[in-house]
Amino acid sequence: MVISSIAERLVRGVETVSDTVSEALFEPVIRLGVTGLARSGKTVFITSLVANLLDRGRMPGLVAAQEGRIEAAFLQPQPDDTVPRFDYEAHLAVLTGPAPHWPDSTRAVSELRLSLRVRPGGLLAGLQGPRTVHLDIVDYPGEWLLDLGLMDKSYAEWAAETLARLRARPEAAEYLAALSGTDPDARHDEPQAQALARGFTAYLETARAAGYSDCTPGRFLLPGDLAGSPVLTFAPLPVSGPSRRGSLLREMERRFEAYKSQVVRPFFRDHFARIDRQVVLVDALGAIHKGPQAVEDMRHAMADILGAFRPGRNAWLNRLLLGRRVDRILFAATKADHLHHLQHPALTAIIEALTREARDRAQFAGARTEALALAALRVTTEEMRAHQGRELPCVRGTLLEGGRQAAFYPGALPQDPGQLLGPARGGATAWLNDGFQAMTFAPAPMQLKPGDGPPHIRLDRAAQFLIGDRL
Ligand SMILES: Nc1nc2c(ncn2[C@@H]2O[C@H](COP(=O)(O)OP(=O)(O)OP(=O)(O)O)[C@@H](O)[C@H]2O)c(=O)[nH]1
Ligand SMILES: [Mg+2]
Repeated sequence: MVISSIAERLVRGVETVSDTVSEALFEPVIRLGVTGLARSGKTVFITSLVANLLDRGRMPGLVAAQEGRIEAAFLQPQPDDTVPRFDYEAHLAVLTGPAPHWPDSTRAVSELRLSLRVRPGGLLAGLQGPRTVHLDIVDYPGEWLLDLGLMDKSYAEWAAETLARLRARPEAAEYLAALSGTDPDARHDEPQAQALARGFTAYLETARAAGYSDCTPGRFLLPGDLAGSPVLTFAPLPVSGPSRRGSLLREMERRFEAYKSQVVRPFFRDHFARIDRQVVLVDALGAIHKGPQAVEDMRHAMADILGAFRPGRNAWLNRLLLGRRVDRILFAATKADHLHHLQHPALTAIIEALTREARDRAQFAGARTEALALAALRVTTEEMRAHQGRELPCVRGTLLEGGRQAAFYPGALPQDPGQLLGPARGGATAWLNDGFQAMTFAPAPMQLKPGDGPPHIRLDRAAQFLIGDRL
């Protein structure tokens, strides 16, 4: 443990030095992390951001583009040979092809390098030639950040905390029943270990569906290519003393440590620790539609996710970061094209309030933060429609189900976000008024003018906040 962290520190030290040298002498690299919970809009965001940085006709809010200082933008092989490449071309093709549709779910880390040749602005304008800035975009599931809390825990501590939580939840009854017939000191028996792990995973799935956000270990719910492997075949057992050799308990301890060192640690070391700028995508409209409990759960999950960006919170992470940190974090409510722009300020206020606690902490730690409502791919148009003597601000698009064109008014969002978050915090199970409808629109076939990227809402503002100062 000690040896590996010293070695890690040395490697990180060398990396940091070489990063700084190459940054000063050669070409600066910005590593942009894109995260969010499942279905929050990460893949669509990255695809549209890259397309709109390659063709900048719709990016007036990105100052360097507006000033015409970006001379060229091109995709390059990424620097990390072992990370899957973000499949930009395939995602763009499904979104903008002749029969457009939404991309499939992606459940792992991926990366893409976009390089920009930029002429300096301001005082340096006439003095320096163009330089190349590399933007490395890293897509990773927000759920993985939740595992940070495991790193400073032993198996016994983790198991005790987890079991205490399970005992208070009806969703865990089945797992706890299976546990009551289990002797942790008995000889390790693989079918029994697997049955326990399956039972525990089933509990995590039910708990997540019921709206709990503390469903860790995160990879149990998003196993990817680790499904069925021993690092995911453990479960919490009651621990009353040191484990015996060859016992079930000893094997569970071993696998828990393997999960930490072979799943959690590499993610934080190889991906998280190297990020400079971060965008956290939030499907706030989806949560509001599901009701107060989903909103409250999302608020908790955001606070947990953002805890990872607060240096000092976790001793293990501090050692890994070596003083490095993310210096800008953007919180973006996605899919804002579900709303007429008259309702966007209300959505922005909600995302601000939803992440306020977490933002205050990050601010405290010196990172700049901003919250905004955006649509990475705008698939609707706006119109006002008369309804019972009132003009309702609607959006029109192609419905995902049935493919029909329809105009749609989702319902009122309160001007004061407290009206949503208050009941959610107080444990309400339904909104007092008519609630908020959600509608899924399909991407529409589009014809892009040369030089224009796909249509969006405020993607340029997001880009300016995230990278504009470095261009
Ligand atoms: N109208 C609209 N819908 C969007 C937008 N972005 C995402 N969506 C919807 O949200 C869904 C999820 O988007 P993805 O980009 O695949 O989300 P993700 O975070 O990559 O999801 P996972 O890979 O499953 O974690 C899409 O299938 C769309 O239905 C947008 O800008 N506008
Ligand atoms: Mg995805």
